[in-house]
Amino acid sequence: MGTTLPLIDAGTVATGTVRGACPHDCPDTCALVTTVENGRAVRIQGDPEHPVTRGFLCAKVNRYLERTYHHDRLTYPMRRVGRKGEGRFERVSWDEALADIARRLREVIAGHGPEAILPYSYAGTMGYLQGESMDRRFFHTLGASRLDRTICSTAGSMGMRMTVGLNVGADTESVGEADLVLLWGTNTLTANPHLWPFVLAAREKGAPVICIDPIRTRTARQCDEWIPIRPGTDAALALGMMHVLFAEGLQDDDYLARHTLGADQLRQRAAEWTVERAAATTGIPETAIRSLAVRYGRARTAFIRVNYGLQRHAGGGMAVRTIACLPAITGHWRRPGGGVQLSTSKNFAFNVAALHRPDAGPPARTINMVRLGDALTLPDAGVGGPPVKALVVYNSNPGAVAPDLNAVHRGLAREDLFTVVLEHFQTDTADWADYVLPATTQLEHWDVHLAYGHHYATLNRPAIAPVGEALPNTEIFRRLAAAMGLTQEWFRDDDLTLIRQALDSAHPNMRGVTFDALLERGWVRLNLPRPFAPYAEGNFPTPSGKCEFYSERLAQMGFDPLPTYIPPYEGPERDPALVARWPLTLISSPAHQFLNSSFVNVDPLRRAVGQPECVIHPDDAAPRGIRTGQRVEIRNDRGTFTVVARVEATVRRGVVWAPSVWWNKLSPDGRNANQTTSQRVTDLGGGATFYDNQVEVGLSDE
Ligand SMILES: Nc1nc2c(c(=O)[nH]1)N[C@H]1C(S)=C(S)[C@@H](COP(=O)(O)OP(=O)(O)OC[C@H]3O[C@@H](n4cnc5c(=O)[nH]c(N)nc54)[C@H](O)[C@@H]3O)O[C@H]1N2
Ligand SMILES: Nc1nc2c(c(=O)[nH]1)N[C@H]1C(S)=C(S)[C@@H](COP(=O)(O)OP(=O)(O)OC[C@H]3O[C@@H](n4cnc5c(=O)[nH]c(N)nc54)[C@H](O)[C@@H]3O)O[C@H]1N2
Ligand code: SF4
Ligand SMILES: [Mo]
Repeated sequence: MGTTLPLIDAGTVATGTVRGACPHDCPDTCALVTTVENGRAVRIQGDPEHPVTRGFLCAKVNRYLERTYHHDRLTYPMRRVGRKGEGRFERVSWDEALADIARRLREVIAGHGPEAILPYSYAGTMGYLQGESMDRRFFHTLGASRLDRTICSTAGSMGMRMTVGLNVGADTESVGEADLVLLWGTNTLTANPHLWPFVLAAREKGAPVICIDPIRTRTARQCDEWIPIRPGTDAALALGMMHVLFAEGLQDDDYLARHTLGADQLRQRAAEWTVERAAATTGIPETAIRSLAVRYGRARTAFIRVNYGLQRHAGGGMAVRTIACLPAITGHWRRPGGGVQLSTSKNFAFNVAALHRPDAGPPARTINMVRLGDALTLPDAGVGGPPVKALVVYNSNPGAVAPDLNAVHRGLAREDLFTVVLEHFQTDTADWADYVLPATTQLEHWDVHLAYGHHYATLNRPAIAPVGEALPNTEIFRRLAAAMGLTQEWFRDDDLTLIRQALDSAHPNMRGVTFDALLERGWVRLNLPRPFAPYAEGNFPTPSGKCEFYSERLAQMGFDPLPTYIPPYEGPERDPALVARWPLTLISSPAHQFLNSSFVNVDPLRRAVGQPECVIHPDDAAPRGIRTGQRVEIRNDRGTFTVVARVEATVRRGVVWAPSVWWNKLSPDGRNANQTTSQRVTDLGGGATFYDNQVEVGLSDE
């Protein structure tokens, strides 16, 4: 294994084991070991030596070989022959496809300028090479519109940044030391399963584990307590907790004095948030809020796991910011395992600028990916400048995952929009393409990865030759650049050179994270102390060097400089008329066996999920005459989709859960939950508000 293998490109090992990294958008970034026999991958496992992977993979990636060798894998380039969206294509050669795509893109530039080209990508792979290297160089060189990649995490990231300075929090590997665990707006067993053993270690030593979620998820079922909060009101709960902490004298005065900014103002703000007020806002009984706050205040090392589900509401950024203030009030940051964790990603410092080359071309306008529907349907793309005339999609499936799908589909259906999709499969998005180009999977290409749930950098080596004529994204963009006559030297770097450039970082955390070390072991821990307690001695990377309860930066951006509650867009505080018409809140968080829209087409996983369904509380089902097993229609002003009802008190009253993200074309009615979600963005970071979504549910006549 490791150093004995030659460094030639994909498909190197006829027989043996190959180390890799799970490419998916998941905090765990598992270290993979793939067994290859005669050039074919026959087994995939989690690396037993990796301290976080611990030898196991999730339900989805255990099926990664089935996904890679799937009978529906795209294996050659295709050109549309039918009408837009009809899904009829013919096989073409790579040379023909690239020459024609280059010609069409040049026409768009000549007619409308380079900003009429919009790249659209997200974290289908989180690898630096296949996710953000040659592609960025290509679009930057052209001067294409830039994409603000907001669909998932920007609200919470900004909330952390404005409070503790960077999106850096408690270390996963110390969670076993915690004496209280709050799983706050996160479905750990589904979305972040490799955190669970650390939670169990804490529990074995006596730490209660509490889940704060409107849904009694499979995670909540395993916890000691489930607190079913009204969606979008977490900041109010945190403020109510602060009220109790200060009133009961449970704060850490020394930590407050030495390491925080604005403690007096925060205390005044918390005074306004009586437990009665917090209870009325959150729908959580006063006794439960008081009890939670007192236990939190008496704990010495409470660990709060917030994840991105929490922040998909109007006030998502402020909610994360408000929660992130708690451990600085109680001084829990002092001890390893204490504090808040949203992400660990900002401890990594790969040389992103070297990969992206943001200076490669002229400056260009930026389009928020959450507003793809508007970008494709408004004459100035919704932001000023030319209409979008060409769309290049890779590492994402916006035809299924983007909000307000009716608008997105109207845009994709435009005859004058030239669409290219780089994919593994004929997805809902690929159906609208003019060209579909086959891309390699993680078993077929090189890459290098950070993690957002631990502190190990991971290398991915190709284990098998590309399936069919598939090419890595890097190579597709290299060839496309050549077809467009772009000859800049940055298009000449091969994938191994790109890895070396990514690792060329002077940041102290990256010391020891070298290509040789990665080749040897597969993964390398960042150069961080062990145990790692980032703010034990303060040293917050904020402008003041303190945890900023008071944020001058937020004040300058026009926000309340103190933690505050921002109600949902679609809630009684801001829009009572809307709530009267659409009284139920739809949460369309992922099904256990799907990863956003990935794996929906892997038969055993789709069978395990069953059919598109929704869980509705008996008290909401009864007046609507809904019983388990009946087909219901979920609708609002933006759209409708139909599912089968499951009546259960495992959701809060007023909340409906539709496990997602189904492919439209694999759903019985050809539609999914994003028919109903909106393009509105969060307070901070311009993030998506998927769960800030009011609907009605009624028996379907279909
Ligand atoms: N199996 C699987 N794993 C995944 C993914 C997947 O699709 N499938 N997706 C990956 C990605 S891209 C991401 S971003 C992460 C997301 O990881 P999580 O953030 O854990 O995922 P979600 O399921 O979106 O949301 C978590 C929980 O938040 C709850 N929630 C919704 N609104 C609120 C609220 O207002 N307050 C509170 N307290 N809770 C609320 C939901 O009911 C849900 O149970 O997971 C990653 N891991
Ligand atoms: N209603 C609702 N909508 C949601 C969510 C939700 O919870 N509810 N979750 C949201 C969240 S958190 C996120 S992060 C987004 C995620 O949305 P997306 O970024 O679209 O993620 P996926 O649905 O996993 O689709 C990724 C696609 O990339 C392709 N892909 C993977 N690797 C490669 C590669 O190397 N090359 C190429 N060319 N393609 C590749 C896969 O085949 C797959 O079709 O969805 C969001 N949408
Ligand atoms: S748990 Fe996450 S990182 Fe690990 S194999 Fe599954 S999707 Fe990949
Ligand atoms: Mo995400």
